[in-house]
Amino acid sequence: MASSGTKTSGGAEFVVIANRLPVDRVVAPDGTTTWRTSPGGLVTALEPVMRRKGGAWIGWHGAPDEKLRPFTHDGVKLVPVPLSETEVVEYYEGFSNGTLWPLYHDVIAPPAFHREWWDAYVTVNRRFAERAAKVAAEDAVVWVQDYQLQLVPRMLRELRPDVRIGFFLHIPFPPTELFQQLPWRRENLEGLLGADLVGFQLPGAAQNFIRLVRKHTGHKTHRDQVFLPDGRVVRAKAFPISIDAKGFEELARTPSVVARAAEIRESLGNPKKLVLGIDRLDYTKGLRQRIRAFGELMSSGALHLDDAVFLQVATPSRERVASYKTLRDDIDRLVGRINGDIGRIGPQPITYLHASYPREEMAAFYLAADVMVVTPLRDGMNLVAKEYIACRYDDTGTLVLSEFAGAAGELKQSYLVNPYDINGMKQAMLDAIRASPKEQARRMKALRKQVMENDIDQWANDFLGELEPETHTMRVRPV
Ligand code: GDG
Repeated sequence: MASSGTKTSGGAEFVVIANRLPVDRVVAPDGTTTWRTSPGGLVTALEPVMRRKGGAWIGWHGAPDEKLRPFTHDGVKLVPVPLSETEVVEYYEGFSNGTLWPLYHDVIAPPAFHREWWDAYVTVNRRFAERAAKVAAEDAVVWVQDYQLQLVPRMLRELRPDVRIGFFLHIPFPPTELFQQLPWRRENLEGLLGADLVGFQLPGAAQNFIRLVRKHTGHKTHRDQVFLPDGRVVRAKAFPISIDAKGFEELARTPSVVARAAEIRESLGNPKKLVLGIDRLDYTKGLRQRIRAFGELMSSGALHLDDAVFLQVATPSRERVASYKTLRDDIDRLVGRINGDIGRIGPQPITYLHASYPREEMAAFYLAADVMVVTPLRDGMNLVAKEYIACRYDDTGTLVLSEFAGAAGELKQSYLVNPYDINGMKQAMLDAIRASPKEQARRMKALRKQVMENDIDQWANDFLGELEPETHTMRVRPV
């Protein structure tokens, strides 16, 4: 039963809280604005339950210094949370992407600790929690998403003890030695412990969390459970996220996408093998190492330009953060040097695109590629690897995958590599390029079974079923 007066009656029974709303603003030439649902598995998976339960999605709408009223889009109530320009700099670019992101990704880049960034993080988290406390119906289920909002569960619990709170972390949860660097480590852990269920991509992350809770909060733990002084029991478990696998396969079977895939190959000189990388331009994704490995294969003569070409798509990301600017310059230079050294007139060894594309074009890239290279230095899961597999309905194609991507736990028939080992990566790329059709099919069949049977609906059902075991009324779609 609710004990606070902050909530409104007739509120939403199911509430998602994420840093961003699942929509992008589209401005027509005459200046009128509309909203378009941003593509993404999470939105697709949660839309049916949102509609059925009268759900609401709370998030920032993407423009600083702008206040918007709640509105309904495609049958889902959207509740915009305003952020000032300073908050975008301190909470989003600062604490979220300059402190937590590198800290949680093995400190590949050094995390920066600034007290004013932390203060902004607390302020913004409180704003999200207060908005949720107003929007949620009595006994509602609230699902908080990701590292930008780790304090929300506890803040919301204090305002609304009646609601059931789930939290899911999309990125890795670091080993104890690294997490301990965070000056606000206890507050961070206590923030998460406001939830009833804390979900991670991998079992190891859940174990890291439990270990840290034991060490820094003094709460008792047993296996995946934390026992709080108020009698609540919090569980920490792994829920490996997935994709709308059927949706991707359908897209890849569309005649226009099939035709576009052939066109892409044609534009690249119809290579014997097309090797593909698609990532957000992020230092965690291992682009440098991967491009170096491919460049060395070419310059050493192990691969010839007639054997294979490499297409790297790097989607612009966090462009105002300094380490991302440096990364972009580094990759520009590296690609330029390799192409300059070993290219010739015509298609280049490496075609590098710094742009984002519609979903159809993504599917065409996946369909066009013989070898997909996904070699992050650290990655919570990596959906690109799963999307590639979902598109390969004829069981062709090979996947080179980093051991340090969460997806490696499930995609065991890929060519697994340590992305820091350039020679190992070169060998795996060669093996993947040279795999016989029989070997490709053997591996791809197994990979497809895994991805098609464990899709995003299954993931959402698992999480919500675990959060609400008594009722199971939150089922997304029958599985
Ligand atoms: C975080 C975690 C975890 C990329 N470029 C374009 C485009 N994309 C889409 C891909 C894929 C998604 O973005 C990227 O997802 P990833 O999983 O690869 O990586 P992160 O963005 O780092 O995501 C990650 C994920 O959260 C989910 O929990 O797996 O570990 O870091 O879906 O297709 N989509 C379109 N155009 C592009 O240019 N339309």
